[in-house]
Amino acid sequence: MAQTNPYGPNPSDYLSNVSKFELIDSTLREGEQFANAFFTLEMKIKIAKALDDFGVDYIELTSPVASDQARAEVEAICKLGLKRSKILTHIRCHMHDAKIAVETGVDGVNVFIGTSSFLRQHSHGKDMSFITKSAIEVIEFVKSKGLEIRFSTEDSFRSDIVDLLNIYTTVDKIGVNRIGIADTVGGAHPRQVYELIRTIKSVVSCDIETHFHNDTGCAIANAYTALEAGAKYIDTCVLGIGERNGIVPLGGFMARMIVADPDYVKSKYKLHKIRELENLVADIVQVNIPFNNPITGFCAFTHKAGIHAKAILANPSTYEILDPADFGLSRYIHFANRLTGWNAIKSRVEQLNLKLSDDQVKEITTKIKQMGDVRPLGIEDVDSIIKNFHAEVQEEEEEKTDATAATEEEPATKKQKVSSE
Ligand code: HCA
Ligand code: CU
Repeated sequence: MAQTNPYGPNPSDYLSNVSKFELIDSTLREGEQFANAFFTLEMKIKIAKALDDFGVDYIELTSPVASDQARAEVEAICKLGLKRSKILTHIRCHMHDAKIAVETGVDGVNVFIGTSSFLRQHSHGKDMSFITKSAIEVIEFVKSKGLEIRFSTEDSFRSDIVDLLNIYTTVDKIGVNRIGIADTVGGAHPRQVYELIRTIKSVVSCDIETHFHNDTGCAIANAYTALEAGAKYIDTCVLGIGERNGIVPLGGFMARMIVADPDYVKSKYKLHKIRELENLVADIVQVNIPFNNPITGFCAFTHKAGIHAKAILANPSTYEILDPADFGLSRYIHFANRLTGWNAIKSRVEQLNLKLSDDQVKEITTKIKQMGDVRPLGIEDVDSIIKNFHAEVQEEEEEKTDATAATEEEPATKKQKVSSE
């Protein structure tokens, strides 16, 4: 019987899009709001090309209204003629912004407006009837230009549910392509996400896009739950860069999704490009890839304890849910420490092309563990212990062979003498 995937989509989520989600990468919009980001056009082009090559479905760009240079960048990226990714720009829900956006050459426009009382009172100061009126005007205008249009409420989770249902049903009726649900402050948790999206999904027929900030570490989990509840589009950024500590990281989200549906994810995205893409963005915004980053963190595929190493050497699935080979990476057995075991050391002995018996490897392992109790070990330390031990063993063997040869020589000489007689 074929084994079912314990991490696969739950069949009771009948609206689930876990196996048909799409990515809207916002590294060149939300990511530009990251504290360290300063993107030149040349950098933006490099990032856009790399995202397209990786296979993201959409690339979202900073509003052309932000500055003259921002507008020139949107126009230049639209002219690149990317193979796969469609280009969106992200604007306020204003006719002024919409008129400029549709002239830039984008495939679609992502419109947003704050609907929580916090933002209505302290940010733009508009009430729901004004918001609804502007939304209708902007959506109809963008649609009339033949472009895709998404309407999103900023700070959705702190907005009044009645206001949300009203505005979303209104924009759905006039033919918006997607509605966006945004956890602007990163406070939402998966159960809330599931409930809100299921509720909204039950009153609209258009697709749902989501945008999750990571202030409380729930961004990836929220994105996954959103798909289970029926959302289809997930906003991501390379390394999760964005306002404050950012949003759903593209790489981490791929790790989540490949576990849920390996065939879909592998057929759609060039996973072996993740490392290059992350390095490119990390260099540009001058950060290091965190040690615990999914997939590319330096120890993401490093196994240390002897018990783990033994099992991994026998079958990597024992302690790995992700196969490093899917991302063009390799696993690593950390053998230079006191938690090591003789299987890990045996594997190192083989890598060094040396031959020792299991008993001998066990003997070396004891020495390594003893030294590991005293101080941190490097690979060099362990390799020296192994090589010295091997040299000693060889010397002993040579001595033994010499001794045997010497004892064997006598009868042979005699025999020779006999035969020569
Ligand atoms: C912001 C806006 C936004 C918009 C999200 C969206 C957010 O910078 O505050 O368009 O859906 O997080 O609400 O990024
Ligand atoms: Cu945001």
